[in-house]
Amino acid sequence: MRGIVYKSTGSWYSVKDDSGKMWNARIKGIFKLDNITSSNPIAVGDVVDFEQEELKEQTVIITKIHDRKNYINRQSPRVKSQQHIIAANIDQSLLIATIKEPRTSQGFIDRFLVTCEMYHVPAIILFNKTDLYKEKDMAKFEMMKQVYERIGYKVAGISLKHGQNIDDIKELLTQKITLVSGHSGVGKSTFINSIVPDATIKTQNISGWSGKGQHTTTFAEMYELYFGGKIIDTPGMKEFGLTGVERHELSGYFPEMRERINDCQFNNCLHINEPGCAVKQGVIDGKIDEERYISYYNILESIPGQTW
Ligand SMILES: Nc1nc2c(ncn2[C@@H]2O[C@H](COP(=O)(O)OP(=O)(O)O)[C@@H](O)[C@H]2O)c(=O)[nH]1
Ligand SMILES: [Mg+2]
Ligand SMILES: [Zn+2]
Repeated sequence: MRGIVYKSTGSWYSVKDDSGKMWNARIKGIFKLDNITSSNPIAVGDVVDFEQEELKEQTVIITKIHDRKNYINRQSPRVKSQQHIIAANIDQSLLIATIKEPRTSQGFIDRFLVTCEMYHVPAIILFNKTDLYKEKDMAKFEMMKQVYERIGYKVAGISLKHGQNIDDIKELLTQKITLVSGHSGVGKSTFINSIVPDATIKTQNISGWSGKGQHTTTFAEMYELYFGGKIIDTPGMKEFGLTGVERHELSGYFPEMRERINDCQFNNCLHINEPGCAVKQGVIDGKIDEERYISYYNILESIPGQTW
């Protein structure tokens, strides 16, 4: 039998077969995957073959993992040298951000986008809670929308509270597998509850919001959308690690830099203080957003590398 993994709790998996029946599955033995060492061999979104363990039992054994189209991982929280696969076979990645309550920093958005670029996954940014935006928040939102749309990302303002723009978003999600992420408190659970039938994911009480993440669970879970498509929730997951990025590769994950790096005088240009740098010229000319360049610089600084 064949199915898709909807949930993983470490040693047990929920697998839905082609007829829609959900099975409790586990693995036997060790799976060797690609060339990565991961702390979890099977992730949400994986397509697997399985067989019934024993006829009388309701549990099944996963016998094969189909090749992944892609996967998103992060550094394992427990073993630093290992990767933890968050989800596999996703079509797009959606970030829920907010201008206020809480404010999502541009640095956080840019790290998210770099991760999407690394995995070749299209990204959508939604700014939620537009009902709370005052004039200056609205101006900030419009500015961000312009910055990110100009470099090829889909951006929209929504209010889950008032249902503003939700129909457009549903259209973007239809028939796709979408990974949802964002800071705690931005409205992820509210969002999923509004598009998944029978979802009863707990939302946070705004008065209890402390500015810190409150969830500790880190198990991703997939849900079926009532209008077709699937969504993967990543509760408690703050950020996907930018693991495996080389300093020289980083600018290739900024689309507006990527299109200029061939014009830099040096082919190993890091776009910091090299002469004849087309990226820095782009910033001076206003073609590259300064905040984006600052994000680039900050991420570059965070990548351990040769110093000269
Ligand atoms: N004003 C306003 N509050 C919202 C909106 N969407 C969600 N919230 C509130 O924000 C808080 C956090 O939402 P939640 O879905 O738990 O966020 P999560 O931590 O990302 O899952 C809850 O109190 C929600 O009711 C919105 O569009 N406008
Ligand atoms: Mg939540
Ligand atoms: Zn350069």
